Amino acid sequence: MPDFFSHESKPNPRSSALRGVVLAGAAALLLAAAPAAAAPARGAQVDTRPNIVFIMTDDQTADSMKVMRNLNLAVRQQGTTFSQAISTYPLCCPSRATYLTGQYSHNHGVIHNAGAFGGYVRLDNTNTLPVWLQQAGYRTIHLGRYLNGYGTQNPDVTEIPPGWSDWHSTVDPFTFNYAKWRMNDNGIIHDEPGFLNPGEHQTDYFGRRAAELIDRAAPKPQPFFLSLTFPAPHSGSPRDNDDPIGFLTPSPAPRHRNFFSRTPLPRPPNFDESNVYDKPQIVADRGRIRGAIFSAVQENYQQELESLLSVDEAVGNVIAALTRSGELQNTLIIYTSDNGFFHGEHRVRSSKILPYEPGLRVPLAMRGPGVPVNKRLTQMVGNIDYAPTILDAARAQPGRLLDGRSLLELTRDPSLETGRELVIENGHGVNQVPRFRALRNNRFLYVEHATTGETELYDMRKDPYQLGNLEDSDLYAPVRRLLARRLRSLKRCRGTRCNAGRPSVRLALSELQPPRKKGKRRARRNQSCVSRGVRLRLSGRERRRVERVQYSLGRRRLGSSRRPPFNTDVKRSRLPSGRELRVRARVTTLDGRVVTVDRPVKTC
Ligand SMILES: [Ca+2]
Ligand SMILES: [Ca+2]
Ligand SMILES: [Ca+2]
Repeated sequence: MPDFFSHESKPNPRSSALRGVVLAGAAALLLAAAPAAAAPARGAQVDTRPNIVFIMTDDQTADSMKVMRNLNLAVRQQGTTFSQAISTYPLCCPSRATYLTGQYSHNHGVIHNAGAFGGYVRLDNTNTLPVWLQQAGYRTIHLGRYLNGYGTQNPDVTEIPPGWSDWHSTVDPFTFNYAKWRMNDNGIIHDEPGFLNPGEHQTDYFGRRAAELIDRAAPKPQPFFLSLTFPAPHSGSPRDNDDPIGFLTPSPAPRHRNFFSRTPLPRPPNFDESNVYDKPQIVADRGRIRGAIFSAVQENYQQELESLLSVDEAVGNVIAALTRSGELQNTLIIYTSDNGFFHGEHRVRSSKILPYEPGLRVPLAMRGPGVPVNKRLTQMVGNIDYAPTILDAARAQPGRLLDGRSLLELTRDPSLETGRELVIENGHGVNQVPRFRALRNNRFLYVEHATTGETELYDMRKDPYQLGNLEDSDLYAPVRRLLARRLRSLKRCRGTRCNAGRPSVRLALSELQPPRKKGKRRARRNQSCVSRGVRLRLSGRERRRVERVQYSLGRRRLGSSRRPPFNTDVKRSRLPSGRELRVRARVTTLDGRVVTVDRPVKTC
């Protein structure tokens, strides 16, 4: 593995100029007042916006990040990991179109990898993230795979989608061949590996070229956006000696082969699920994971981990290049995958699509300016959030209504909860999984299968492995009705309406009154600030759906309540004097939503 920490950090003109430069007054004011406004005028001052490196793997599980040393040291320990990151459509092309638009599949319209409703040509490539970033003054670089069908659906293989300053893409149908693939390099088609690097593994090629592209872009005054999208660890050619018969696996770099051949396949409680009577037909019809099938699933698992070692070395190359150019501290790095993957959970041998956790969960780690170091955030976030995050960091404007929200909201305010619910979709049905729609929140997964009318409900607080479908439970009937109603409204949501599930509650605050003296009623005076203790209480339309409220002031806990009206009295001595304070209530509803509501309070 490259020792990227040994590279000396040279000061970069753009980063070091940050400290010295004084923005022209008007421009500085404009920037401060409207951070989301268009790009600052260039020329007059140095552009201090961060570079952005977005790294996306293919079919990688969140858990597999554990084998990636560089990623763990240089991104996760130096940044924030989102432990509940969800792919809202767990399939390559729809998920990647979501990354490029900040929209659900039902809004960007790419609902399959191929066919009339899927693939490269289905996306309106004139209105995507790189177009918006380029308009905002970023140099935009693509390296890796693009949308499925790029190279086969477009009659002109030299075609380059709009928005990219620098284009280096694999060309289908050669993308998933780790030993021999075709590239479109700014319109020039050629086969790799070339004669200068005979036998180079595809992932190594991307790692090498990523560093070259950063070396070239970093010295320029213009900030850059690098979208680095690995086909690994997706299955692909060539076949290896240890490949199981009739089973697709990736092809790790020769030096990493069998590195994990003694690593056993994890067998969580839902592995080879024994009782599937509660499950829909699409799961109940599946055979057990035994004998040769078990060995094949395990071999695939091991080869995926092995192929991630090359990805991790490529991450090391990226960090090293950013370090040598002095740009590391002013670069936002985001690492994720397009979807998760099954390895025998719920009897699914080797696939994605289904709305259970192994398919939905993706790795998500981020480092960069303002991102907390060595932090883990548990809020549920989704692939619809990547574009809003990147635009937020770049202070650029989208050309579409965004369904997601910026992850920087959470890195700026790590205890914020937005009452989030995500829709999980699979278009008209894909890969033998008929059409379903699901709603997932912090606690529940609710699924409706359109063709069979089957439904599923899991309480992940009690059943994290989704073993017991609660669709017939009387106890959960009210929750099921609420989730079904919100799924109906959210499954076609657009823009901010996608946040409509936010619980309608408010935080009320009143000053505690002293004991009344005989014959004399004491009036409240000086109502602009509180001079006594306060009573915190919840109000709002959905108060009756609340399960628990925890009150806090900054990091200090002020109390909690599980009984309506969720009162908590706070003594005056616990509130600092003469300050504008912000009291926060963390509200958990019975149907699994979590939201924080704030209330300013001024102490006298
Ligand atoms: Ca994928
Ligand atoms: Ca293989
Ligand atoms: Ca092996």
